[in-house]
Amino acid sequence: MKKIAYLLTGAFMIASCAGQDDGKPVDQNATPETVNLYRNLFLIAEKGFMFGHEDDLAYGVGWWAEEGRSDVKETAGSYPAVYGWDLGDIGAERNLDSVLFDDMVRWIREVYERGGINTISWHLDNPVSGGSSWDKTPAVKAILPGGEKHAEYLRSLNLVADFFDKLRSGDKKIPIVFRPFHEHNGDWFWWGKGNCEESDYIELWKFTAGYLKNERKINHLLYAFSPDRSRMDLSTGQASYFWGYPGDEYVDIIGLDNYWDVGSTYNKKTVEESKPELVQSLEMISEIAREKNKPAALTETGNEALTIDQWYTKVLLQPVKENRERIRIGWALVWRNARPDHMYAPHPGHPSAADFLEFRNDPIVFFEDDIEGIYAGKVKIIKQEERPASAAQTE
Ligand code: BMA
Repeated sequence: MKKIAYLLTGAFMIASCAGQDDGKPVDQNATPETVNLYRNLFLIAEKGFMFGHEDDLAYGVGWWAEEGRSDVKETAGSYPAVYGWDLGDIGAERNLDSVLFDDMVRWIREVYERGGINTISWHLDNPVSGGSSWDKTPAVKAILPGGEKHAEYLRSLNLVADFFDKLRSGDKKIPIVFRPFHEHNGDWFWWGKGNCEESDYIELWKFTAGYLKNERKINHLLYAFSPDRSRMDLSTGQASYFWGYPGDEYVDIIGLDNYWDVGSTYNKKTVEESKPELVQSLEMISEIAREKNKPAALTETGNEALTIDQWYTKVLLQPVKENRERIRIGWALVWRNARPDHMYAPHPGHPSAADFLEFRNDPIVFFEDDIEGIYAGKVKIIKQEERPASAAQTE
């Protein structure tokens, strides 16, 4: 009897731990596809990481809004697994980078139906000054409940909710990784450190997530928190990550934007000198993610204009491979291919195209055609699947 009691207690403890911390999204009402995506992100990170690209389908170097095109696909043979989009200028016909919102809705649906993942950031204009996201006029306090610009913020947030609501495929809502108010530990956006109080930033995050989930019943989002590496002092350890962290019950993904360690021209160190810090930053988010039982991701990275030789294999991939026991990231997303001096993914004919192909062929790097069923029970990583010998023989 005693033994049974012990066993039962043990089983209960495991069950209650799992119940408390079972890898579910923070939104208790998340749709089944969103829950599946979330769970599969953990599995993916165990095996390697997915490659992502901002605005991949919208335009590339030398083309604009041509159906089916993608610089990534035309260079590597597959679309990326992850696609970044941005809702800056929501309510207008086009976003801040001139992408038609109607096109974006269609492309997001295409991505979902092919089994890719969509992540959305929001370069919201300054609600106080009417300037851009980069206008530092203090505004966070003013848009919180009770603030003089709250009604205006609600108008924008409702437009965002309307947009999310449109993202459907048949009767399914399309899961989205939402990454609002990103790089907030930097001072370049009005929601950044130095331009607002930390407590106000946190309240803005909580209000935004709460409004979307509870008032607007938007239950197909995973929330990604993404500070910027350039404003983290790694010598202070995990503390450097958490400025503005709204709490475990408001964040699904432990993100990081890191251009700093991978060739930023603002960084005086070379990429070789920065490698230990890139590794340290990725190990840190992996460790935080493990402790919190949430997936980590390199939510933005890249080398502007791809001037560094073999950037994909040597600067991004190699440090991850060499430290695989400690690095677990679901994906790495590079920024947009706007023009030759502001592009991050190769296109055919670019000097780094061959290196990109090598990156794409690595067993731990997943493009869209390497993964199957990310919104279903258990994702299949086709690239790493071993064919049973008997199956190989009968073919
Ligand atoms: C920045 C640049 C800008 C762009 C913004 C939002 O990094 O690419 O040109 O408007 O992101 O996409």
